[in-house]
Amino acid sequence: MRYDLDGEAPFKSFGTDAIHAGQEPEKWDSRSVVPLIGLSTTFKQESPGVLRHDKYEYSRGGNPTRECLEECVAKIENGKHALAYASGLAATMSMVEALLENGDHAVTGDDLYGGTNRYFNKVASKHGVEFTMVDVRNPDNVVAAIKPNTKMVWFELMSNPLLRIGDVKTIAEKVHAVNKDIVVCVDNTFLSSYNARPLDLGADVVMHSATKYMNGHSDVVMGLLAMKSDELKKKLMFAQFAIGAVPSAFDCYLVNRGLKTLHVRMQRHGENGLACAKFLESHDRVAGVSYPGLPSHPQHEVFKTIARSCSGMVVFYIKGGLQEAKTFLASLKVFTLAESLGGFESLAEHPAIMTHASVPEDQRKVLGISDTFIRLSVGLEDEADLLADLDQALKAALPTV
Ligand code: P1T
Repeated sequence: MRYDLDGEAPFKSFGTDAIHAGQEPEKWDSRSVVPLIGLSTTFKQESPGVLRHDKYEYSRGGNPTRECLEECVAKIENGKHALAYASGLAATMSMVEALLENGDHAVTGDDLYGGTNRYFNKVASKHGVEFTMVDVRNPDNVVAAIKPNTKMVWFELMSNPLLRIGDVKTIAEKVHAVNKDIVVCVDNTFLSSYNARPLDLGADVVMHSATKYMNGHSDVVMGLLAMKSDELKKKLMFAQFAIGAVPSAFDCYLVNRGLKTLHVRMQRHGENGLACAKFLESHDRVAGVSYPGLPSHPQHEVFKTIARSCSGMVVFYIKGGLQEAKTFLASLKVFTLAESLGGFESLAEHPAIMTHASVPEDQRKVLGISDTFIRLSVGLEDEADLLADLDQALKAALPTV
């Protein structure tokens, strides 16, 4: 399914860019078509402090393999710069370190990955940064929470785990109208660069846990930030170097390789995700389904204006209680019971016990992350096998309805 985003001009040549941007064989003496893995931690200088081509001094600050990846990400985000980190949370921490000081304030979405919630409210808050969490489905909630010392707005375009939509365009416009210096950062992990481009919608920074769709093969933990502003890049690059939470050259090589098939993978993730969501919606053992690509999603119309298609993330409530949810998860054969998402393989998990256990119980209750709430990351397997697996596991959990 592809939504019509003004003729899709913003995503023109996505596949070509993902394959070629930053990968010029002329970069290497060997004319290698595939970027080389530069393992050297240090680089010979022409004379003290003088670097050839003015780059590469020590690998924490920059590395040729990382540079290939960062250039490619900048291009597919339609940004100017991108920076890679040792994990999604390392990228998040670097944003906070670069932009916020003791006494500053940030407004965040109230539905966030459990680890992000924990980092903001249990770690960064210890250093004197204040966070206000709001329901970003209504952009006015974000504006109402802004204070004179607000420096950053952070939300997930498609939230983890509830799949709520943050209307980047409206939020960025309204926030910047109040104070153009507030940095609007959008975590686009659940959709990937292929499905939505927050920078084109007015966000200042887009963040990814590249551990998920961007790499797509469940074998690298990495974070990415992309931006258009030179000034922001300078601040973030300083923090990247000063903190040192950088990825290895080998991991950069792998994520760069993953990006080469991102457009192809995301199309199949979207088709399979939609098929599973529709199947669950019509299933008599299911109490409710949420998938922004379905017209039944309360924000489907706004979603279509900011994303060109949906991913493989589907959530639903199983009928019964905790035991039925556990039996369902234990009965799956094609889906694997595990945390994480966005890889080629289908995963299923129980957010209340697993990925979002660190969210305080009362907050989980308000949000609806209950005992019967299940999250699927629908992979690239054959649709019929995925639907049959869901069907048999639902019937194993609830033999009668
Ligand atoms: O795991 P890491 O690469 O550090 O990324 C953290 C992160 C940030 N943002 C979002 C939206 C995420 O989903 C994550 C990580 N999420 C999982 C591990 C998960 O299973 O939801």
